Amino acid sequence: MTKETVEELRRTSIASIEAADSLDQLDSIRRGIVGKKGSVTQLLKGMGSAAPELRKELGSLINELKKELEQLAESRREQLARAAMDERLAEEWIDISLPVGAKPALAGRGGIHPLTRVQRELEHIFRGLGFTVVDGPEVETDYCNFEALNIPDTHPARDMQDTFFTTCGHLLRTHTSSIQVRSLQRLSPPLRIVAPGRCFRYERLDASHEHTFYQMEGMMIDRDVNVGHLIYFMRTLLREIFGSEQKIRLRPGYFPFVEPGFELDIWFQGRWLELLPCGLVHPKVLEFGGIDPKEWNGFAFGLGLSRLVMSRFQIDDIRHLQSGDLRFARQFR
Ligand code: FA5
Repeated sequence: MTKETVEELRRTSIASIEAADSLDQLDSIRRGIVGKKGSVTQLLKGMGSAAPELRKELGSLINELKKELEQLAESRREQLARAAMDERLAEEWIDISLPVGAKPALAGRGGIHPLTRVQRELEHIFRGLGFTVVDGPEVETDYCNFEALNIPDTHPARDMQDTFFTTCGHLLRTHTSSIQVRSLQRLSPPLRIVAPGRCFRYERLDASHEHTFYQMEGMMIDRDVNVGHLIYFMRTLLREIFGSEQKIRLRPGYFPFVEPGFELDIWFQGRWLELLPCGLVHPKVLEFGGIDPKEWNGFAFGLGLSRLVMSRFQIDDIRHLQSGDLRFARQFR
């Protein structure tokens, strides 16, 4: 070993430290030079092969070299770390002008939407009265939405419920009565079902008419069901929901799928609000469902769920319900 050996190692080590272009790479280069098995450490260990008169001088040369290379590696590490930080800052930035502790708009406890709340309450009430909660598709067939409800293609009642049609002839259901048809097809009497769901109509919009709104269908099929049963269930439902007897009126109403048919209105903000059409299921509808109308009969109703929510919470415009306006929704937390 000579001074040249030490000088040669100095040159190659400096070159490789300066060439390192990442922190990881620098770390492994540093270990390869001054680590336990690094080249400088090996040189120190190999001092025995040097001429005895040179040993002292070479020893201090190698120690100095070790210090020098460690310092060089450290300053290269700082350089690389700064460059990495600059790169990160260019990619990610934070708006330090935002006030400390500002909460995002949606922070805080959530709540159940009033529509969902009333729907759940109704489901609970009807389960207690022996009804099953069922569901049906929002995209319906013409058959379930109209035909099997005794509303054939040419029937003027179709004009009252215009809706959105798909290109393959299906439609967005105009009422939950389509679930009556599906339930009659699937279940056998005696049966009691309620079916809450979203409905769609091509509608002139105002404070009580939406294009997308909720109804809840109800149907009971048994032997010897009469209008008295119907009125009993309707009254019970309203009393449970409002917590007291409500001012209502029953007047004749026409729907091709009930006979006789009624409109049940509720007194709301100084006027009658059409809320709960109902009637005894038309024998033709039972026949469409494969049920013998001589043996079975029943009642059905189509509660305007969105409107019930309006009167329950004194909401003056139905359009608030699906506006997505948090100032409205927060009032019901
Ligand atoms: C029907 O939809 C019948 N299927 C109801 C029915 C079922 C009758 C079973 C007999 C037996 P109607 O179109 O009236 O009927 O709607 C029923 C209720 O839904 C209305 O009383 C009203 O409360 C609500 N409703 C109807 N259209 C809208 C609308 N555009 N926006 C909000 N609520 C509506």
